[in-house]
Amino acid sequence: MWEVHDFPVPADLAKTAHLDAAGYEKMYRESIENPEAFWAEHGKRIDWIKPYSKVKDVSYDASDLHIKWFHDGTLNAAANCLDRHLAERGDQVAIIWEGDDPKDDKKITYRELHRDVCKFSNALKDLGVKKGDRVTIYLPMIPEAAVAMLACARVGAVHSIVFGGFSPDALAGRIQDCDSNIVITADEGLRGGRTVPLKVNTDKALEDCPDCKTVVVVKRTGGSVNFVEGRDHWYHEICDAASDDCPPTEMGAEDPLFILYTSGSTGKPKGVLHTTGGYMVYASMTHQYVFDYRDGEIYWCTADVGWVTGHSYIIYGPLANGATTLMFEGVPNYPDFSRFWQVCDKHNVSIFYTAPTAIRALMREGDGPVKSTSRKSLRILGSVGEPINPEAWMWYHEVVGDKRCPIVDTWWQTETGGILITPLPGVTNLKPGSATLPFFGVEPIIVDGDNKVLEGATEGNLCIQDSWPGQMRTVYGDHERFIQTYFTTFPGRYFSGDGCRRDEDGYYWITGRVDDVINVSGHRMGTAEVESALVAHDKVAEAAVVGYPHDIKGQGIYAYVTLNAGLEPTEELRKELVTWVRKEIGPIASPDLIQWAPGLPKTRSGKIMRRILRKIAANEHDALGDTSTLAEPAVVDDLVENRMNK
Ligand code: 6R9
Repeated sequence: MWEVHDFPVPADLAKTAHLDAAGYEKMYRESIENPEAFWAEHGKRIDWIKPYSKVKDVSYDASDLHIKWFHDGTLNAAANCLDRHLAERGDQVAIIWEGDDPKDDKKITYRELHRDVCKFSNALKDLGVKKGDRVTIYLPMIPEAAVAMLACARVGAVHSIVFGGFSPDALAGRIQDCDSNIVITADEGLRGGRTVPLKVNTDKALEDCPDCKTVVVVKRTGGSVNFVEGRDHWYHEICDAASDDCPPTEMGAEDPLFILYTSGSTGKPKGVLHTTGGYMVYASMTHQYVFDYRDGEIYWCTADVGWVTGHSYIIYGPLANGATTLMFEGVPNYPDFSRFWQVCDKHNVSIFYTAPTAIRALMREGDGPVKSTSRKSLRILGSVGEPINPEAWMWYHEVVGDKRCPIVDTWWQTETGGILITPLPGVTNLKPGSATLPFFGVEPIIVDGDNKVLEGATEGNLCIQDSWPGQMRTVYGDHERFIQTYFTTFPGRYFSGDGCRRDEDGYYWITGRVDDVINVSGHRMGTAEVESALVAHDKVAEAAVVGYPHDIKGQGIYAYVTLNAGLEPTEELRKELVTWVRKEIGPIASPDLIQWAPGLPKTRSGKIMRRILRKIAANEHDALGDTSTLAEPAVVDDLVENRMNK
């Protein structure tokens, strides 16, 4: 529908930008040639209690793998997001909260947020929370989620946020993995007019977590909840009773700030650990440069705080920069498909950051719901979470942005803490579908399967050559897994798990995961997790899960299921298995398609040939490749014959 073409920086934008292309190149070169000097300078952008004298101490050598930045400095992340702004912008709005119901909203100034955080910090201390303790947060998108994160940071506790869409089992697994003995939740969440039973889920999860002895409950909907005497506490009651004077705890730069669980190709989700100093420097610097944030602007990232995008670009980056950050409780299609743009008009949003899956879903509804709004406040649009197809990029640019707003397609990961490959608005010429060029301090490397570096225009596995301050430091409780996952496939470099193409202009085009991770609506899912949920069902003998192309979600979940001997596949059982996976993991893991498989294609050593299953699911049977090494080549014919995705 749209003619896809490149977009050189328009002259008027170039005029107001802080850098030009040559300026970017110069600064980029300095950052790569002399990272110590570069980061020594840019580390100063945040407030340190004790300034650092050391900048970087990194080894990617598997026998002594460590990553440290600014490590003799001390600071407090919450003080950087709050206290440092009080003198100059105490009365400026820090958070605009927009509720699920368009009639519900709230503005919270930096002074108010500081007071709320101090009170809750004291309440947490009264409940026994100490520096280094892990605090699980299972909250909807309400200001108390920001308060809870910052209160943890203020007292030196390590927060672990679990997305509100996860099931009791998934919540329990995360509480156990990080040995957390306190959960902060709400009575219920509210999304798209429907309630989410967060307290009920928490109660269920805690049946399997005997060491978790404290629950704080935010009253969101007022729905009736079970209350366990001695264990459960109302958030408002403990905050009311607490003093609003709470000095920030002095933290080492390398003290943990948070854990965030994310899916990998094998095993259970990993607890990605981020520390304080480098993360804050990197989150704040990328937020400022990538979104060209200017004082007084309203900035809106539509992510949930349960994902890394919410951590870095709703809370820590924007608040460290003294920005006004909008927090949205709802969904793009409630009450109608115009909601995003109505919210932009209502709050004068200048910078809007969302995911391709949302753009594609809205695009399908036509231009009407967009055109009925003004959107004249919009200046910059952003995209994150998955590759954006050029058609969706064009629609975002032409229809949403009225051809006026540059789009920053930002590539990064939970592990990277902040954006690594991205255009800079007014600086980088844009190509729809490309994340363009690396951020300062980031050196992307494309390697082939043998770790041979591929130069020039090429395609292969995306690695990063050296460290950047926002990088994860370890997998919580399993440093060996950290080394195994990211530093052994291609020794000496960080391996992202993504495939990537570099074109003749040096632009990067992310092609998607090259491992067994699928990206469903921008959410990462390990196929192994869905498989283990399926085989936990007593009628399932074996299961293999792959991704397949899906118009809206980017990738859908395609499951091949072998039932126990003697069982007849039925429609009812199919539905039962979908419900089962939702219960085991959460709605985001629901299989879109389940195919009954009398057998799975395996090598003679018993390995499932996922390559073949991916091809069948994608309807590419002509490209099945060599199947002669299979133990039973005939199973492939049956699978092709009965595929679901016709
Ligand atoms: C921030 C976030 C990371 C994976 C990543 C990649 C995909 C993210 C992308 C993108 C193409 C982009 N991804 N941004 N692919 N273009 N702009 O999403 O973190 O949830 O850990 O997912 O998402 O495959 O490896 P996370």
